[in-house]
Amino acid sequence: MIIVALDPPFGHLGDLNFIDIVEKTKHRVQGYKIGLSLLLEHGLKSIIMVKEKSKLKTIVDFKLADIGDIEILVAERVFYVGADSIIAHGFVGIEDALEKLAKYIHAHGKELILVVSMSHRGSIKYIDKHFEELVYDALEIKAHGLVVPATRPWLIRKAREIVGNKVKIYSPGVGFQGVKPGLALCSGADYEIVGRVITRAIDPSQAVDELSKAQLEEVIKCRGLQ
Ligand code: BMP
Repeated sequence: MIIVALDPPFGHLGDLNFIDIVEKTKHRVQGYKIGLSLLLEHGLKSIIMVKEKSKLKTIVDFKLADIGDIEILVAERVFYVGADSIIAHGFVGIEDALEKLAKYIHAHGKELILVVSMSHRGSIKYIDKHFEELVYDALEIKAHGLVVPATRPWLIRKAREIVGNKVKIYSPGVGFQGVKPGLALCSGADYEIVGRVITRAIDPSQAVDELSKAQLEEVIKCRGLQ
């Protein structure tokens, strides 16, 4: 279960190479995540192109952290061009912020994914101190998903314990940031977000194959299927 993070620069391909990467990986992954760097390089058309070429879940990740009214302005624009989901920070809180964004997103049949911890070490100092409260906030506003890092599997297990099957868990940190493919899935994540191991590979399609195989092997091992 892979979401590809399309962050430039890419591997050896040409200018519009993120589309080549989509073409080469779309049959084996569950969706794509588009961040600010891709949008600044190729504009809103990058969202349109990824959605049109892949027909898969297209997640826009600007890690919104603003008052609700302004977050909605961003959501409006990216949903208009075909995005399915948007990622926002949980730490801005519910009142006047996430409650407004969530209401807008639900009214438009789209998905809100909340960041409740991050994969880098700095997350421990502030964000992780409020991890459980952020997960409960996500439940309160009926978020579709959470970003919980693969680098801290115990947080994935905790989040899963709290949300049950109501909320999807997306885990970055696999590959380039050091976590073995499949470990986050074994801890309860639904998807592993993977960027550079795929986007900087000479052959992105082979990179995805290898990742899927490694995920499967790990999951078979941890679920005791062999
Ligand atoms: P990579 O596999 O190349 O390390 O990319 C990870 C992706 O996940 C990047 O797009 C990054 O913005 C994102 N991400 C992360 O690495 N850690 C987090 O805590 C949250 C993220 O969205």
